[in-house]
Amino acid sequence: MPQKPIVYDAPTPEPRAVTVEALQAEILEKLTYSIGKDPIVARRHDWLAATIYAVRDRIMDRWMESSRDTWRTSNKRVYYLSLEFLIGRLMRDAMSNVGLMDTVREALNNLNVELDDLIDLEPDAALGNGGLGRLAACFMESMSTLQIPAYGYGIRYAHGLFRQEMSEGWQVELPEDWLAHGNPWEFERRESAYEIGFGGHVEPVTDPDGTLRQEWRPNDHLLAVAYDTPIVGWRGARVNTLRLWSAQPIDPILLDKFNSGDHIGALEESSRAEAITRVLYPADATVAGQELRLRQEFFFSSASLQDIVRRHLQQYGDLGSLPDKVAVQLNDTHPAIAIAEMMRILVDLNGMRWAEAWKLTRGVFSYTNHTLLPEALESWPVALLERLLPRHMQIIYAINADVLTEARQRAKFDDQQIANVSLIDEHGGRRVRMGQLAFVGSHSINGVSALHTELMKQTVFADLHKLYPERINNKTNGITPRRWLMQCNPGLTRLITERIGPDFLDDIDKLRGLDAHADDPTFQEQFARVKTVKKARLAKLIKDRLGVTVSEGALFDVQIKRIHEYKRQLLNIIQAVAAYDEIRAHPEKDWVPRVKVFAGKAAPSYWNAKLIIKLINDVGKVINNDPAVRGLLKVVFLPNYNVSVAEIIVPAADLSEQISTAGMEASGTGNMKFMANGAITIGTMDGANVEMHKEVGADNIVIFGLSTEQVAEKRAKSEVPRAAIDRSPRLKEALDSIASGVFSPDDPNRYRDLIGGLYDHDWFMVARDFDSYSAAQRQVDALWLDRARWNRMAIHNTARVGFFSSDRTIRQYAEDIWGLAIANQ
Ligand code: 26W
Repeated sequence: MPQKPIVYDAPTPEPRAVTVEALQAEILEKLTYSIGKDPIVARRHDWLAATIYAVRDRIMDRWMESSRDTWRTSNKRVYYLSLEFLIGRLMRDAMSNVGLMDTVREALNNLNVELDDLIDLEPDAALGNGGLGRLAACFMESMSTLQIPAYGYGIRYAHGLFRQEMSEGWQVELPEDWLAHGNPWEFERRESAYEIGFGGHVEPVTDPDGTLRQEWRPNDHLLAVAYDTPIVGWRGARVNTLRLWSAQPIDPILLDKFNSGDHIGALEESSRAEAITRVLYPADATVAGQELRLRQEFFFSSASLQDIVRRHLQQYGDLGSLPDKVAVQLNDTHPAIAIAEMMRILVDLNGMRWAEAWKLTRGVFSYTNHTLLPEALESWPVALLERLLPRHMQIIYAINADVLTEARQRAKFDDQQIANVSLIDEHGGRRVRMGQLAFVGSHSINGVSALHTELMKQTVFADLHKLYPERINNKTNGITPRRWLMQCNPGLTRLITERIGPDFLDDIDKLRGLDAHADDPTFQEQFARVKTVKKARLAKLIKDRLGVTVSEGALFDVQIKRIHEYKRQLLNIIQAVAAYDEIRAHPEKDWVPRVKVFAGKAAPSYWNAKLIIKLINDVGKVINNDPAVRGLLKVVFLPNYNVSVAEIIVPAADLSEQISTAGMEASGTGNMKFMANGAITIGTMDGANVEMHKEVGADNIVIFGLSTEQVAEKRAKSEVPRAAIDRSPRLKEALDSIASGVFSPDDPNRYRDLIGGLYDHDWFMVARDFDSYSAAQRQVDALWLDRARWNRMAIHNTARVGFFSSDRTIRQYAEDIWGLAIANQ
């Protein structure tokens, strides 16, 4: 029985008028009454907040209507649990999705304020590292667009991903401060606060009816307080909630201590609690292994589950219907502890039988894997889990016992197979493998591209796949075309609309209509002109930030993403050095002028990644200033890469570098953003590039390099890369010049070990893919010289990007994993 009557049809205020005059009046009203500023003295930040408040009001009704609708219809709710949401800015997205852009622009104009200035002033919500966090943000937008009742659950970090500055070409990390001016988008919900426990012990208790229960008695408590942000779908179809948790002490000031004169000690609990949500861990592929990280994971998992169960009970009154009404998607293993927490809630707190609870749990949860890199697979020492979450550790052991018994009895697994599927890793000290926990507690485990999903079946989860062969499935990633085409490239959006009409705005597959215009010289010309305007914008940014002049007539060759050895920025920069040598050796040749643009952050403790950034800067300094190059090649590294910078760079790219070692990039999503904006991809057969090759056709993409199988073979044979280097004088020359200090005269040995690694093991196949990559780059030059051909390829890329819309991805999650029917729109 519902605990209290739910009112679905309470009166709502009249929807507000959307005229320029109305908005203008409202912005002024917000400035005066909400911000408390006279327009005469208001600063830009005040105008920004006032504008956001006015826009926010326009989505409130839809927000409330959306949630009432879910209560009324009893539809299944989707909960997306993610430690990261890399949202970026929200104002333009919200305005554009509810169709308010032009009206707000005009209203502000009348007030002598430039909308674009305000847009640029909004801080990025950088609550994520890279691909996984940005995917969560695209998914949130698509779920609203597809009118799925969905909630995102995560952490409201006080400080998002660090700000990157350059000091003489080295990365320096500075704290990020997105909340410095407050956050007009969020609503604090003090009434939605939950207690979170840590530590303590487990006590067996016998209930009056004689049943034995385990009761966890934590000795450390804090509060998770909810902050809600509205996420608007396309055309305001639906507004869902992103609920981020902030940690607060239960007793902000320890009065005993305060009264006894220990004023600092009195605040101890407060700062200890708040530490949990203070900062995002900045590593995107190596596990931190620190206690605070585990605390973050449990903190947000527990708060989210308590919220989910409370809401469910309020509406349905029983827990048996959980899998019919609730789907919880785990974004990687970071929230995997939620599986044990759900079991605790059902068994310990609600007296459910173990087997029944396990069935419900598995019905509710599903898990997405985002990486196969061994160093990124989470595992926690048993001793740590036992100390921090003693009851959860017991539950994990109990789950493991069930799984191993099943493996032994039903599947007749041998000892090695048992060890592979066990939740406990016995190598070295005992550790709990979160991937295994997430797998056994979920009814669906998905990879993020076709290749990645196959590799999951063959590698990390090979034996679990044998045990539960129906669980692994593929959901190739996608991106939201609203942010990554319409908003970041209004010029291209306008051009496409003029050509094929506006239908593609609501059905991205309609972009296919552009195929028919790819050979039309006028359209090619227009398409190229839009690109040039974007390139001029990027050239200005490069000039402003770096003082380097680049020509928008050059080929803009772009690699922007986290810096990682497997992503092979090193291959790219070595090839630039080789090109530099060639240009000087053969000044008579018909060189294609190129600008190589790099951007990306390195994990603060990842030495080689930081060294690669320094190398890019060192190489750029030499090449950009060498008169013998005659401006034919420029190399720039744009600092502090984030979503907003990406929105400027992506539409300006001619060439998209997606050159990871085959088998190592789970999917990639940057590749899709470039494709949407008419860049040509140079890439390996890795991640979603494989599907891109299929969608766009071999003629419209440049593929090179070893295949996943070839990479595996070479690694298995421990083949030394020396032969590849000996075979390639160009490569050798480039490596020698870097290793001998040509680009680092102040410290000639700086790159000796980095380059030495390529001779030694070359795990990432930089040397062995070099010739193939160089040849591919020459092919790119040839294509560029045939401008009609290039433009045609670019148009085909935009035309065929439909498959990579996150709307398609979310539809597949909804139908195959969450058991939702999506209305045809
Ligand atoms: C625990 C430390 C840690 C943090 C983040 C390990 C691993 C991660 C992520 C799984 C890294 C990540 O962002 N992976 C990327 O996910 C994207 C979305 O699916 C894919 O497109 C990228 O290929 C994948 O690298």
